[in-house]
Amino acid sequence: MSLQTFPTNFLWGGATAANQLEGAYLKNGKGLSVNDLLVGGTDKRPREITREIQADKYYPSHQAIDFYHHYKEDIKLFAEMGFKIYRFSIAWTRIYPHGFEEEPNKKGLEFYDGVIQELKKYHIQPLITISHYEPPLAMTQKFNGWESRRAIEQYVKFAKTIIKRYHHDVKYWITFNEINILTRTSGAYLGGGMYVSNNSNFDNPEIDSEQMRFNALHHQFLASSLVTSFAHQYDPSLKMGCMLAYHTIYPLTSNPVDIQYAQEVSKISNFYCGDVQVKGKYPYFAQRYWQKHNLKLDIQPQDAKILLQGKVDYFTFSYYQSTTVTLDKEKNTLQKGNFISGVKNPYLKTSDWGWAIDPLGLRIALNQVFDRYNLPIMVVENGLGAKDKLEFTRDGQPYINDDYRINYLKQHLSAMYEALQDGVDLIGYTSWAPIDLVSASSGQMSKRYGYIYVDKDDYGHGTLKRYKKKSFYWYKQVIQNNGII
Ligand code: BGP
Repeated sequence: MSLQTFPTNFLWGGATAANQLEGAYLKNGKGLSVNDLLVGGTDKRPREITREIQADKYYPSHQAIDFYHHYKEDIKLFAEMGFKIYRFSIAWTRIYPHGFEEEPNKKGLEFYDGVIQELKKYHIQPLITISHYEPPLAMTQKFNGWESRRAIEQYVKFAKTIIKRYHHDVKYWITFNEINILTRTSGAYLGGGMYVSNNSNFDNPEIDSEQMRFNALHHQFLASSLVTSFAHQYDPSLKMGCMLAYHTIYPLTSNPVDIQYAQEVSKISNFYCGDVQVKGKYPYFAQRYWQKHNLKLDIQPQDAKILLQGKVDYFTFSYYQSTTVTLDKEKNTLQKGNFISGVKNPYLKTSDWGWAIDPLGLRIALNQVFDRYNLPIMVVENGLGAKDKLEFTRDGQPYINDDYRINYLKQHLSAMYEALQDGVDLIGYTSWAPIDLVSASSGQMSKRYGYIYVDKDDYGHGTLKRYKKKSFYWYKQVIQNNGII
């Protein structure tokens, strides 16, 4: 194959989230986030939510990979790969430990000053996710997180603090990670910081409250819009983006009922949020969905104007897999996925964690999004969660041969290249995650995504030493060539 070259100035990089890599969960005044109460699980045993920290349980976020104390070393490695951009999130509870404080925690801000300083040193552009699955626990205890309109004020205060402090160095912002997780049963706790009845399992559709989720989503839309319009006024050079977990949705059969069903799933899962954040109003199909599902949203008279004033400048999404659906109960064999389940697609292989591998689905997704919104796009998460093996040569040199990851990424980059040829305005790619970290869905370390291996297991043991994988050198080459061979 010849070189598939990407546009000049294409933003190559990687993406992480504070709760999955920083650790230091109480350091320098940090408060507890809902994520700090999530026990480690496996692909078969869902993570447990505890109401307080229990001494006999293992909470992966507490130490994670201790980026807090390793960030200089890690950023140096990102620089060695040639990163142009690094997407990371700011832990809300480092800045406002309970959410309600009037003044931010200086020490928390100083940590991110250090991170940004370090990135600048290597000319890596920061991309900040304001909220990535870690609302303050105190807000959950006081008013059940995003179920309450009161969350908006707290979020806006937090976002303004960091925008004012970092706008000179940070051009690209994302208001919420995978905001559409609230359209899915697993979203209530992680995305909304909400307890649904006495749930202790964060992904249990049986104890779901759709009413709660969609209302919380409305509050997040308002919060996102308020912050977006603030940022535009404060510094017109800032680019504010939305971020969704995008799943290309396929019908399993050509039966029109399946086609229509796939379209319905896609509307809510993929377009409901994007339409509000890009177009500034709810889509035409929202009303009927609310009625059918008996949802009564807390929409107040001023809300329409707020949504209209805070439209985003660019569109971002995570893409790991496609999802296939059918109404045919007989063919309904469940297939797991990134917070959404479907049925097995006979044409696709799956990852070790059962997620369908579908590079062409990414090209389709990019075309669907661009066709609908006509905005610049960044793919801000994509990667393969797999089990890696750290081995040593006879003379004691460490190596990790992750050809399967290279293969996965190569195919997805190739799909992006094709989308660019199709005419899609794709401006950047931050793969998930450049360094091994805690899995959001399972809490495992063994579900590894990185170009950099971190010596730590699922139970908290390990030296935390970093090793370069084979994919490290491969990605470095990709960035150097500005494309793939
Ligand atoms: C996305 C999240 C990330 C990340 C990724 C991989 O949904 O935004 O936080 O974790 O998925 O998922 P997992 O860690 O569950 O394998």
